Amino acid sequence: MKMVKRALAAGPALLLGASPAMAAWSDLNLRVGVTELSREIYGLHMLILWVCVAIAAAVFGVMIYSIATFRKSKGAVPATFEHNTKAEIVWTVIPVIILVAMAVPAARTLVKIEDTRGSELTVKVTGYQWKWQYEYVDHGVSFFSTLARTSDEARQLDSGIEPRRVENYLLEVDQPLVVPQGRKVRVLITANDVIHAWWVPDFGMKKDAIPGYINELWFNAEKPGTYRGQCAELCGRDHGFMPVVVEVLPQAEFDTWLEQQKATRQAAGAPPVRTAGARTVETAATLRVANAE
Ligand SMILES: [Cu+2]
Repeated sequence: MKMVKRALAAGPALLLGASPAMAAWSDLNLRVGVTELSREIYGLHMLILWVCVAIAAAVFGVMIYSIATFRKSKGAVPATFEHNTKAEIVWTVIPVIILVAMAVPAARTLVKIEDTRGSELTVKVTGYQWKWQYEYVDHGVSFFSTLARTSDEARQLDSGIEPRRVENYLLEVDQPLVVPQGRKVRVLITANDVIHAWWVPDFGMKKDAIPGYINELWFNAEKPGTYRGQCAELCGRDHGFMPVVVEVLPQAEFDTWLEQQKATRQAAGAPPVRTAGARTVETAATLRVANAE
């Protein structure tokens, strides 16, 4: 038991102590991300990893000790009993306790992930072969997001362009999804042809985009910035060429951006705002109130 405790204490110390190792570790490990959910998922992942490490250390410790200590050359004589009720109860009860202890925090996070109530912005995401469409359902703004020109040119056969020289190769789009910082954004996900999956690792979120079916997820990005992801469901020839880029802006900048989008649409003679009415006005007012705070 002492050994297990020592191993548990040494693990995180090793990881925190060495900084080059730390960089390598963060490249390998799950991302912490920039949302409450992504942090919770990371926490669960680490907790369960250390539970597994502790179990492995205990089980292999006992096994190696037994093999070494009770070997034939040392004169060990095998026992002849067949059952030991006490041992069977112990090795049933202990795993049950461990599993229940892990299920409690995991279930709590799962429930939180599914709870899209109280969202402040709804975006409908539609997957196409091979691009994404983003619709701000309460604001009548919608656009397609396709692979950036620079990446698209570099990926052509015999393009002569070195992909490593292209910034954010295959992870850049012409028009990213723009969302406000610190707001609960609800994302409705569907597809128009085959199954895709919308995935942004920094938000800890990935959901399938299925034709004729609407999936839901939410995130609340705490830090402004650009977050990149990819289609995560093999969807055909250009599956690798439909990245997801989300730009998180402070509320005021987001409002300006949204107004610009509406103005551009109107100038281009786009059809009138689809969901105009009480709801749009109310959402705009809510955003203004939230902005004033
Ligand atoms: Cu796809």
